[in-house]
Amino acid sequence: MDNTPALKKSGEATVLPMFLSLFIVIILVIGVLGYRAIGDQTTVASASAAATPAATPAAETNNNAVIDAAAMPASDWKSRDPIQPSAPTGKIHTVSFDMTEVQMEVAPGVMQEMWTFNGQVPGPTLRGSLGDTFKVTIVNKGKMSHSIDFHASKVAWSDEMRSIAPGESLVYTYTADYAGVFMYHCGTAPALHHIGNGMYGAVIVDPPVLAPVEKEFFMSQSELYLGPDGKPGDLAKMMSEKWDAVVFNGYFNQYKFAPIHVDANKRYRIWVMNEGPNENSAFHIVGTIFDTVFKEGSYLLQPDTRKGGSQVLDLQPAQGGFVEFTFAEDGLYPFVTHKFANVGKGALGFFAVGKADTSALGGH
Ligand SMILES: [Cu+2]
Repeated sequence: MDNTPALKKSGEATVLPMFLSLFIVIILVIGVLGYRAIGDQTTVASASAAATPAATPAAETNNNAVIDAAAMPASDWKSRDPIQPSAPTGKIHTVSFDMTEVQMEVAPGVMQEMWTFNGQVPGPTLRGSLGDTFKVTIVNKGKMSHSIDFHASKVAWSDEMRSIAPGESLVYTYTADYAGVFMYHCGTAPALHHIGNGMYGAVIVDPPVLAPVEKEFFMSQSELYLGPDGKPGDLAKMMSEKWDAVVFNGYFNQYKFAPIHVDANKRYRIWVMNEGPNENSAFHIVGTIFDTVFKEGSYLLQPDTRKGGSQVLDLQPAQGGFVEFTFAEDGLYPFVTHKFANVGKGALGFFAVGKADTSALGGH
């Protein structure tokens, strides 16, 4: 404090800018060191500041929400039901999607304005059989233009996939002529922002042959690019692939907080959809081996006398498939994307098999 007047006297015009530059350098160094120290536990807002120091003032990026990897959801928090029901009966599936922008919790205590189909992230999973007709009405109840692009359909981008303004609606009809699990998403420009901020989902078109299983599940993988609390995700971070989290079914460590209960020696199927928008998925369950793998419309592996086993379903953004497996004994079985940098960023869930003790997971 005492030498402040002396510094001013020695030349305000040159010393002050010098101190300002030094201050900016210190902030950047703290940002870089902080990011490295935290490692793969969580990503901090300073990551984007460090990546683009010249273009983005630190004051703006520092407003971005930050995930506390040690935080727990509130006692009234509910996980998204991971169970995937069978295809509904009937050959025509008539559904309506309200397109809305809503406040949603994406990690314990972290609220974001998510852009949604029917207020859900991911949007509702549709399911049918080959030859079925899907008649989907989209209603824009938001404050910006939106659209929908069903990868399960063959229609003109300039027709069914066109953007509609707030208050408008559109009917998008298609026949399910190909089997698989297909992405749908908003394609309104910038599509990266609309997908990265929650406007995605999946359509399952059952292949003609599906083995009987005890239960089916649906698991999407996607990234989160946090904006300030209560605001939409950060487009600049999406463009530079600086995700804060990688999540299953829209929520950080969702099925660690709410493990999925199953039984040993029964057969299960998980449909997996990589919604991206940017990152790949290496879906793996610790402690079991897939004896059936279906990816992008085709069986890669089915049980036979050659006894082939698979450890990972690899999916690039917008690719989908399913795996089938059993658990050999009671206990906890983590599921992850085996790109392990993302496991500490929220891509972690658990199967609790039989009498498994889930108390160590700390969830509900
Ligand atoms: Cu949109």
